[in-house]
Amino acid sequence: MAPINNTAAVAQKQARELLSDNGDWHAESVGDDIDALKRSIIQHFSHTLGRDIDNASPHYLYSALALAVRDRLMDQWRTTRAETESRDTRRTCYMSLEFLMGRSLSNAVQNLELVEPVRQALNQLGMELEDLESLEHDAGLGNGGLGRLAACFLDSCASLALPVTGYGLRYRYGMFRQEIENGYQIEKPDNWLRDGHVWEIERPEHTCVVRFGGHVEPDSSGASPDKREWHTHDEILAVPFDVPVPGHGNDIVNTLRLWSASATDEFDLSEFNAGGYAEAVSAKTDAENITMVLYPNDSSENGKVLRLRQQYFLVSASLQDTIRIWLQTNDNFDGFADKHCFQMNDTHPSLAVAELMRLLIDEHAVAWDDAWAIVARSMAYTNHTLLPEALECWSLGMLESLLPRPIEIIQEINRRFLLQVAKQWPGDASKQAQMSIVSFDEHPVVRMAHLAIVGSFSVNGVAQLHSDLLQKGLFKDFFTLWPERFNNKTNGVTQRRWLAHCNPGLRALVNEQIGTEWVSDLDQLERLVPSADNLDFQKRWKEVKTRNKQNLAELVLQRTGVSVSTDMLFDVQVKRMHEYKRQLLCALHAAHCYLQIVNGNDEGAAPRFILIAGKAAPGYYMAKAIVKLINNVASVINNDPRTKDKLRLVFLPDYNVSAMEIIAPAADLSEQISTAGKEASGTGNMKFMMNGALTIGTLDGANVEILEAVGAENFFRFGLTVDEVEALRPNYSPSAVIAVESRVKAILDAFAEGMFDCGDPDTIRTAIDAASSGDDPWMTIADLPAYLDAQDSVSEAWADQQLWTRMSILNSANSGRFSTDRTMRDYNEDIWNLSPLGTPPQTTR
Ligand code: 26W
Repeated sequence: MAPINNTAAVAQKQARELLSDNGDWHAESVGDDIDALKRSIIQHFSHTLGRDIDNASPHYLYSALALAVRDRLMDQWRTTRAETESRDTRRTCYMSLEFLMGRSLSNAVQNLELVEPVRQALNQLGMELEDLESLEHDAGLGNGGLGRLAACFLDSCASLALPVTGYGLRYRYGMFRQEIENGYQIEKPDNWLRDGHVWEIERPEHTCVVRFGGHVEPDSSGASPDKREWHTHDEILAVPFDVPVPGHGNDIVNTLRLWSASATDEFDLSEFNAGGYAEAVSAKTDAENITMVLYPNDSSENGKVLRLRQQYFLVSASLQDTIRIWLQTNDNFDGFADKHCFQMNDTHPSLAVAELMRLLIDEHAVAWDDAWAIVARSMAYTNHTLLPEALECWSLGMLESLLPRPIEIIQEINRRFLLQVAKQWPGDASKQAQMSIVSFDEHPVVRMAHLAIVGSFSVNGVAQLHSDLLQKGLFKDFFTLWPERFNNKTNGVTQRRWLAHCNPGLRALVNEQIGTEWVSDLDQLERLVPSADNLDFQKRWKEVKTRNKQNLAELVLQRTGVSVSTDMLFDVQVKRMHEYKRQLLCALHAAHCYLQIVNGNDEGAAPRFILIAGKAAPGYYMAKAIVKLINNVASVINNDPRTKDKLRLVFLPDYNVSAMEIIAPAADLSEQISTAGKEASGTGNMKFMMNGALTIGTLDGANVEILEAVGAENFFRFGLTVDEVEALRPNYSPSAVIAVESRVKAILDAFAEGMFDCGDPDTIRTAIDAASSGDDPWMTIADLPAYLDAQDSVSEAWADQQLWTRMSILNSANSGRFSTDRTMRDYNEDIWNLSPLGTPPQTTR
């Protein structure tokens, strides 16, 4: 062995010298100058990818560029990883079933501050950066708000040099592609890995084993009284794929580690011998199914066993990984809780509470009380929704058969927890029933939110209003028991993607006016306030907006065949399709505008282009009916010559991150019109504000804070408040509204008369009847008159373009608070307590 070891040592020494960033070799291979970049691109194209320069397909040119850029992340990635994994660093593991990353190339080029040299290198090779960027397939490993938030968090953590690792799943199929046929949504698979994915590095050396099924027996080793033996049925490999997360201009590259499921290599020999070779091999697909597809539901939990397997697979692999790294430099778990925080993105990864207990007790012989002390000091839970149908409850029976050992642990956690409840509320058995992790029903379920709260030292909502509602409502009893655990962390978005990258025109204008500091300190935008009244600045601001509207108009024309003028007010509602978000309200207003035009009553109405986009969960009938309704109204409006230059309505198919990068910079008006109390925060609202759109909105989620930041005079507020919604609900009567509101009656009559049926009266009737019922939980008709009034105020404001532009500038200028840099600082100060990488460690909590 000795000679090999010697050789290895010599090789290591040489490699280290070559990799050190002073050497010629280094400058030659990963230099930032134009020539080095050109060489790298050509080298990857011809050698790594083995392509022929003479008939270059654009896709491989994109890959060659991406590989060249990736090379320039590698050294920093290695250094960041070493420091993050060192025994002195306290780190956070951000666990999420969704990371909606979108494209990576543009983000990496920007954060490495290589935009200019890369652009020039490509120009010299006869290519345009934007053309190649647009060839990248979105990484759509998320549904909507929660998944995109996780991606913005990662960008800000890296930019703030916080040691945070994202842990998620590498789904083979991400969020489905949406096509519209005859007005109906059709789902098509999103095979995002088909052309390869250059942003991931497979690390089979860190593969872990995740177990399912089987039964539990007492421990025979005597290592610890709490230890049990789980004789499992299935063993599945979790193979990590690492994706780099570059910080902005700070030489930090954090990691997003995505697990892919794979069968163990061992075949079932008995099957094999019985002639079942093919059956034994096909068991492989069963295992690989776990990470095959992202569940496309973003608000209702449907209790499918595959989804539960995904959740356990993620947390088990991620916790094993964390423990493996810890044991590289430690030989026991003293101090583990001081060095780790596990942030659970909603309850989806909440089995982590039980799994960390299991790993510590069963695999590492830690006693129950010591293990619980670690778990309860390191887990933190973020809630993202108040909707009861979205609160995860798994059937106890399903958990018992799939995860017999974790469920034993959950039962024991619950037994101990209920003793605490009994002590706090002596003699009140109903409290125990309400708060119990395992429900007292005939068919018991495990309430994942209760497990998450009991196991965490921190529980937060995602906007002030939402956090208040959690404390006053959904989690009231838990708040009474443990008020110190509860806190608010208002969401944000990263300005690197959602302003600097997606709106180059505005970036240049803002840079000229106030410099570039806002890219890493968004509060700097406030320095635009004095320019809001400057006529020359207003003119240039408006020119930028018009160019952005032109870009969006091209996308709309290409996807829908509808052309729109940039002189129109671009009125935009984009987000997942859901009744509580009330896309229906927006469609009813479009119908109202149409009727006004047809009846010659449209004086004073702004010429409008109303754009709606968003995916409906495939099983959500009503959301799909609303898509159809919008498309019907659109086709009536767009095909009537009387609406020319006055009104257009479009449902843009296949809304995703990359589409939003074109939409947000072009919007004049941002529709944030959910029923008060239902939208936890919203983050699209922040992207629009940052890009200078005005908001028409209810007092819901983060709209409340947006209004506060920009001032009521620069915001079109309407509708019932949370308290008013709840007060009205018992006596709610849409017909009483219709009786006194002729505008509402006219709209509903037009629908009833079949004006928008387009051959499918049933679907339209379903949607309209639901809204016309006193039981409509979303109270659409209750808010409709106020909404129509607010839209009239919008038209009035639009008529004074100078005033509008001023308000637009002020919206952008006051959006500093909605940077995820602020959000991450808040998490870090109150929950994580991490020292930024490259600074001496602070004393731990
Ligand atoms: C189990 C099915 C399921 C899947 C996803 C239930 C619930 C979800 C998410 C919690 C839904 C979601 O994305 N929530 C959104 O989170 C955003 C980020 O915090 C908020 O801005 C949105 O208001 C909230 O709807």
